[in-house]
Amino acid sequence: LEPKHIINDNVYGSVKVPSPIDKIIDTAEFQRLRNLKQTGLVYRVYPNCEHSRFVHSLGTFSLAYTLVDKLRHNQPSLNITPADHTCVAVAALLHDVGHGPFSHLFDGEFAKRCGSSFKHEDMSIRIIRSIMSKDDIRESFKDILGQGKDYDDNVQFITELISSKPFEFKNIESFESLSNQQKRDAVKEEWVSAVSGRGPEKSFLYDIVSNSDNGHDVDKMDYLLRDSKASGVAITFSDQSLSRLLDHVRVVTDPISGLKRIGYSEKCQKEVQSIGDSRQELHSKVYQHKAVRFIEALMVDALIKAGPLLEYKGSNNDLFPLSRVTEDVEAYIKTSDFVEQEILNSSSPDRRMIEAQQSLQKIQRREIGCKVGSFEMSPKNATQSGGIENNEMGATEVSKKVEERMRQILKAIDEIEGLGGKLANVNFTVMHSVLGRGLDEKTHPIERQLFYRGKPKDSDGQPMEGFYVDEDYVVNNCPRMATKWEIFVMGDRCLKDEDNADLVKYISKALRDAGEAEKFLTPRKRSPP
Ligand code: DTP
Repeated sequence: LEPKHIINDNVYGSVKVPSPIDKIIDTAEFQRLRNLKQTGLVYRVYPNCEHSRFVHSLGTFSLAYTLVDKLRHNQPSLNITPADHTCVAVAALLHDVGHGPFSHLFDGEFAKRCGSSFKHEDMSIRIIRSIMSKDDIRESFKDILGQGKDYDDNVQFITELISSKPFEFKNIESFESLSNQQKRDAVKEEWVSAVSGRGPEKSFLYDIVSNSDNGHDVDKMDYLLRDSKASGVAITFSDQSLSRLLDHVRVVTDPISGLKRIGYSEKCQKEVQSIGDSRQELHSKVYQHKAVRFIEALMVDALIKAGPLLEYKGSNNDLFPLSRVTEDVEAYIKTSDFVEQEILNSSSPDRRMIEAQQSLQKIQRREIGCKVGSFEMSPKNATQSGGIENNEMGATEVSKKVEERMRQILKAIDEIEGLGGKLANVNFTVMHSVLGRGLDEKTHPIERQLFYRGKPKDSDGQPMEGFYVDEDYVVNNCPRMATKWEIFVMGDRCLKDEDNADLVKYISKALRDAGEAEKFLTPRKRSPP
């Protein structure tokens, strides 16, 4: 398709938008993404992180479009149709259209406090259905996506491309005991019952936008580059890594399931590895920066307090408060990061609104706590039985235990040193961050990525057989746990004052001692001096 618009982009230089994709960009639902910051409240610490979900969505679209273009050109035997290409591009463009105010904060802490299990991916699917059912959109896409049932089937395919439903074929009954052919037949059968958008011969299309096998998708490639550039925090995954991957991407056959999947040349193993590693780096330094976490807690407080007083008009003119706005798409798309200004500018005399305003003023005046100390640990070392089985719960449990123990230790020191309650009553909280590489806690995403050897070729029109990195690669290049936990103590800002240096020393010691008690002690592996 010829580009209709060429949009300047600070990561790729330009994003070329062909017609009729521009029609989707010009909908109210998509334009709303301009008012959602990609990284929520991170910009309060990294001021250039003001980029929006709008630019990330355009970037993700551009990468998806380019990647499919390369496959069509390099492997014509895959029979990728214009409809396939368009569906992947539309899914990339719209994958985040369901995000709420401050992105992850809304379906994270805010949803948790409201007792809701809301996921932005589900809302994206509802909004995609709503956009794609508009008469003018149907009309614009009819030459590519067809009409009637054909069109509806393609929309179904678009939604399947972003729902991260994993195809866990190894869960097929007695999978391991089946012969190779039986395995492949069982996988095909399972595929047809799991998805209806495209058959198993097009399975590789499902890896591009939201890859539930290994997380190496264009969504992540775009946000890593974009967020690293905006924050100024360098990561291993770079522009060069991206262009190398795009030059060496091919569809290969999975040796176990027989499915066609996205694979890369074995020359690109380091580039692929850097995707998961960089995700962890950005979570550690940027997304879960301590001050950001503190600011987020104040924002959640404000949203919870003001939520019942903020109402959005939905379908049938019904009004939905913020906590229930996810029930109605029309009401939902009226929410954005502007909610902060809605609260600050409200003239409601209601006590809840006034308290919400006070929380937001604390953010403005930077009346936020400070980090007093921290330690990192591997979930493998957690004495909590739930540790490895459930990452978030394991880390929550550890931080709770550390806090209790620290209080006991500080109280004891206070008595011994005769500090008259100064230390026993010091104000602090123990928090945690789960820093993962994008899959579960034990698996480095590269273990799930397919590669090919040598010069790419289509033998008899069939993709080459792919392979997974061997055990040696994993042992030599990947940490035993793909995830680590950071446990940290946040205290009042006054703890930074020189007068309080002694208190901080005691708190750090209490943290160290309490931390050790929550870890299985493993022999230290430092090299001898
Ligand atoms: P992943 O697969 O890496 O978990 P995702 O949730 O599928 O990513 P999203 O686009 O929804 O993809 O989220 C990633 C983006 O959101 C990225 O720009 C970083 C940002 N982000 C993630 N967590 C946080 C957070 N806690 N605070 C601020 N920004 C965040």
